[in-house]
Amino acid sequence: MRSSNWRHRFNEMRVGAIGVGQAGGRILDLFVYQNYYAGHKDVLPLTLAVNAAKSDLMGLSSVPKQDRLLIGHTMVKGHGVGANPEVGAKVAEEDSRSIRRAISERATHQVDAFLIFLGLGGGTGSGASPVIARMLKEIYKEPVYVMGVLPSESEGSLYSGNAARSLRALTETADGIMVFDNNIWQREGTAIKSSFDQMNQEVVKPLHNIFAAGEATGSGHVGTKVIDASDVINSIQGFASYGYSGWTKSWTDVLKDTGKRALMREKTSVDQLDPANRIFSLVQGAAAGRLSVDCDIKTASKALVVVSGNPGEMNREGMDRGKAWLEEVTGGAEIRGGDYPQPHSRELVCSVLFSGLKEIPVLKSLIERSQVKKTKKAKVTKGQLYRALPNIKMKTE
Ligand SMILES: Nc1nc2c(ncn2[C@@H]2O[C@H](COP(=O)(O)OP(=O)(O)OP(=O)(O)O)[C@@H](O)[C@H]2O)c(=O)[nH]1
Ligand SMILES: [Mg+2]
Repeated sequence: MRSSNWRHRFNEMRVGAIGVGQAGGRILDLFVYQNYYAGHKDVLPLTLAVNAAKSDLMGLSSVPKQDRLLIGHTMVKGHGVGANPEVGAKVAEEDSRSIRRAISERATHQVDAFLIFLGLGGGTGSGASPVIARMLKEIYKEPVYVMGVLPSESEGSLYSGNAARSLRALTETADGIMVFDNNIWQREGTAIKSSFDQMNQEVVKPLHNIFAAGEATGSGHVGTKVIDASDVINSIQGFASYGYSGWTKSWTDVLKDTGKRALMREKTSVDQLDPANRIFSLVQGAAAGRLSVDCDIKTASKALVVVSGNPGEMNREGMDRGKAWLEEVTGGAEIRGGDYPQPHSRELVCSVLFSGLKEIPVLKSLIERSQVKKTKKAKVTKGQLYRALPNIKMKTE
C-alpha cells in the first residue's frame, strides 16, 4: 500500500531552474538561497546560471560555482553583450553544445518542468533565453516556463524593444510566460542595487512557494489536498501573473498551543480569524493585492492557488471557499489548488497565479515605446510584435 509519505515523495514538484543574464542569475541565486533556507534538498535537481559576463557570474553567492556557465568567451571575452540581444542569441547558439551538456549532465531525468529566469530588457537574458528554451523543447518533453522581468520605462526604447522582441521569440517556444513588471515594484528613492534585491524577493517568494515548497515532509502529516506537479503544470499556459500573501503565527499562540504561557505580541486582525476564514482571507489577499504584472484577471483562463505552512493551520473549507471566490472573480476560470504541509512552520503562505491572460496593458505600451530597429537580420515591425503576442488584445495598426 502507498503511504502518504510515499505519495508525497512521488508527486512533489521538481524544477530545473536556469537563470540567464544578470537579472536572471540574481533571481536564480535568490531562488536557490530560499531553498537552502527552507531546508529543502531534493526539489531543485538542476540549477544553472548562464551568462556572457564573467563578473555577473562571480557576483552570485548561492548558486554553486560548478553551476555557473560562461558563454561567448571567444566572442565577447566575458564582458557581456551590452544590451544587444542579437549578440546574446549568437553566443548562446555558438555555445549551444556546452549549454546542452551542462543541462544534460545534471539530473534532468528528475525534472518535472524547466523554469528560466531572465531580465527581458538587456542583451544576454533577452537574446539567449529563447535559444535555450528552444533547445530544451527539442530535447525534453517536460514543459518550459519562463519568468521574465520587464524593464522599467525609464530605461528607454532600446530596452523596451529588446523586451518586446524577446517575448515574441519566447511565445514561440515556452509553455508559459510569467511576467514581473519592474515599473510597478520599483521603490522610489532606493539605490538601484538594493531596489533590485527587494524586487527579487517579490519575484521569488511566490514562485518558490509554487515550484519548490513541496519537499517530502517525512512526518506522516496529510494535508487537506496535497498539490502535485501535475496540478502546477496544468495551471500554467500563455501569459501569467502572480501574487502572494503570508501570515505568521504569533509566539503567543504557538506557546498557547504547547500549553505554555504567552510572551505578548499585539494580535493582528488575521490572528483573530478562525482557520477557515484565515485561509480564505489569505487567498483573497494574494489575488487582490498587487500582482507581479497588472492584468485583467477576468481574462484569465486558469488560476492556481497554493497554500503552504503548518498542517495544523490548513483548512479545507477555507481553501474551497477561496477557490470558489477565485472562480467568481475570474468569471469562470479553471481553478486548481492545494497545499504543501510544512510541519515545523509558524507561517502560512499563499500564492495565486493567473494564466492564459489576454489583457496585460503594459505589454501594449511596451510595444508602443519600443525602438524598432530594422537591420537586415532583425526586421521586425511593431505590427509583427503585436501579432506575436496572440493572447494580447491588439491595437489595430
Ligand atoms: N528585477 C530585477 N531586474 C533586474 C535586475 N538586474 C537587472 N534587471 C533588469 O533586467 C533588465 C536586463 O538587464 P541585465 O539582466 O543586466 O541584462 P543581461 O541579460 O545581463 O544582458 P547584458 O548585460 O546586456 O549582457 C534591465 O531592464 C534591468 O533593469 C535584478 O536583479 N532584478
Ligand atoms: Mg548584464
